[in-house]
Amino acid sequence: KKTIFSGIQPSGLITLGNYLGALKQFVELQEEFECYFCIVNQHAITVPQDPATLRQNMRNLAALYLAVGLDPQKASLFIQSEVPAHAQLGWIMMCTSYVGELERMTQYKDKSQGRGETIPGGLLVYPPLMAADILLYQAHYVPVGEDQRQHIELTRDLAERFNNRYGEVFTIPEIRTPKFGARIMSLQEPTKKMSKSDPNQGAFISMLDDPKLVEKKIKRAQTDSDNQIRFDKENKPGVSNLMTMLSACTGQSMEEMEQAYHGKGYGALKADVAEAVVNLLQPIQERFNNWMESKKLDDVLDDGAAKANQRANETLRKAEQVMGLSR
Ligand code: AQP
Repeated sequence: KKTIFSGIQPSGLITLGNYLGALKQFVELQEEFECYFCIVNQHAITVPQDPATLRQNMRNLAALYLAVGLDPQKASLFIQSEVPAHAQLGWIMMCTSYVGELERMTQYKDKSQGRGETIPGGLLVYPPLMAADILLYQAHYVPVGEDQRQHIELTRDLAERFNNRYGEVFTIPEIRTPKFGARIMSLQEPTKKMSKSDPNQGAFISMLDDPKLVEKKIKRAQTDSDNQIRFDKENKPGVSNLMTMLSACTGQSMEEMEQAYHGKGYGALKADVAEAVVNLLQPIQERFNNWMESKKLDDVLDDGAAKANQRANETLRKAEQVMGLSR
């Protein structure tokens, strides 16, 4: 069986973007692959987090993994900091990387903007830690949204650099992005991606938003003034984003939608998007609430950490051995 690894940061409430870009694919992939899905809390602390909120977000994310349909019998679900090999191989990957290539990462540039002298060091070394996450499991594929493409490219470079230097230790992973929904945009600034840490609550839909709030946010989503429903990311980013969301929820193609909404206004499109999103979220939220009340949530995470530790330590030992770190 080929292996899959992916992770999500507990840096806020998971958004519809996280779901359509990443989580939704996880559920399909667990049937065919050996899967490791991680709650990457060490990535979350690359920017300051309130401890109580972080703990709550980790629990929410674990329950959401299960609520969207991940099956702990088929996939290992675990918390990054409970598998120390991530930080250990992370350090090795930091030593394999160059400051120049890390400074070129767009996520680093975006997140360090305006921080002057106080850019957290963790923001710069986020990608080598992410490389370690993936390489520890010898993952063949990494299902992520489009925003992570550059980090996956770097992961491949670091793995190749290491293998060339010390011998074939790591599998070179490939990115896997969905056809629709790989990049869901902000509802308020549709040229920017939807982000869970966006200070503007109206810019994203959280997986836990209630139906009224979903309707309100979609109604207020930015569009344009020509009132034509046409997929054109460049000139009509807001409308195209709504169409992408609808297509990711219902499977309709852009052509089908352009025909169906011919002569109709944005109000009709928005109402249908809201309905599709509410229908998607309702059963997930019900299962989420059940998991949050269940004592089994901790058992799932304990079990996941045990399986992940086993696999990760094998790879870490190999890497340390070829580098001369072990006795
Ligand atoms: N807008 C998006 N559209 C599609 N996919 C997305 N992803 C994130 N935003 C979108 C995908 O979700 C997975 C988890 O992301 P992450 O938690 O590791 O961090 P991120 O990419 O930085 O996501 P956020 O929501 O923007 O978090 P913050 O605000 O904390 O930085 C990844 O597979 C990502 O591609």
